[in-house]
Amino acid sequence: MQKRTFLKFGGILAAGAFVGPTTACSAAKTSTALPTLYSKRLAPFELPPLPYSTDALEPNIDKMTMEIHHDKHHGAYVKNLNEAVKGTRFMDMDVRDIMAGLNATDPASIRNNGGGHFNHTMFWETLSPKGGGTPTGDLASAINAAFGSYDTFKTQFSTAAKGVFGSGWAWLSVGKDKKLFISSTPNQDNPLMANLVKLLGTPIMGLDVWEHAYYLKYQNKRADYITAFYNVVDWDKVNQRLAMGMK
Ligand code: MN3
Repeated sequence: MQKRTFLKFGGILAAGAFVGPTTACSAAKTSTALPTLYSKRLAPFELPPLPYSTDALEPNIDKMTMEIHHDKHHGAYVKNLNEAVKGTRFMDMDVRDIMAGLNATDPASIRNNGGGHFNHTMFWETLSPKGGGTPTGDLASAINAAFGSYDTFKTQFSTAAKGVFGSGWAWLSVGKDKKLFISSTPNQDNPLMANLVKLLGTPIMGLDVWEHAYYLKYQNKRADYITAFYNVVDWDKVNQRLAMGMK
């Protein structure tokens, strides 16, 4: 059942790719219509441009961190993923299906760089200089239903983010029961990795707690970075993902 949910979700996004604006040179492969959870459906993958300037999230996330994090870290995941999928069964799969299809015996380079590409693409789109405030609409209702209140959700999400030992991510996802849940994963794993993670779901928000995401500004104070994150979350974008994840 879980796998079917993912395929359905992937299909919705894929359909969007063909009705959105296209470029002359790569019409069938470019996805721009929906909140893109990836920049391109099939390899070769591309580094999606940031949807705002690198200093737009100041003072919450600093310019230099954004430059290095996006251009160098995410850039390397994309480059390495393109190398890693060559000649494998993942060559003709979009990154979402790669996540769902990965097994523990598959090359770690696909798991790490594929996760890195998916997770960061989602992360950049979750952030916005116009972000902050509190969730509204269906997202507010879903958070209240799952956690009791926004404040309780925020506390639990922050605790999950603080509790990641070493490098990893905190997630808000839609579970197979269509209820929201919070989880964390090590490294570049995410809740789409059906054969690799315990808590499986469709992520609608992720918070990167690798040191490269905050160390230049916050050093060892991860908790301060987590606090600042809420000032730049684009809840409308999370709401849009919720709508897709609930289908
Ligand atoms: Mn990162």
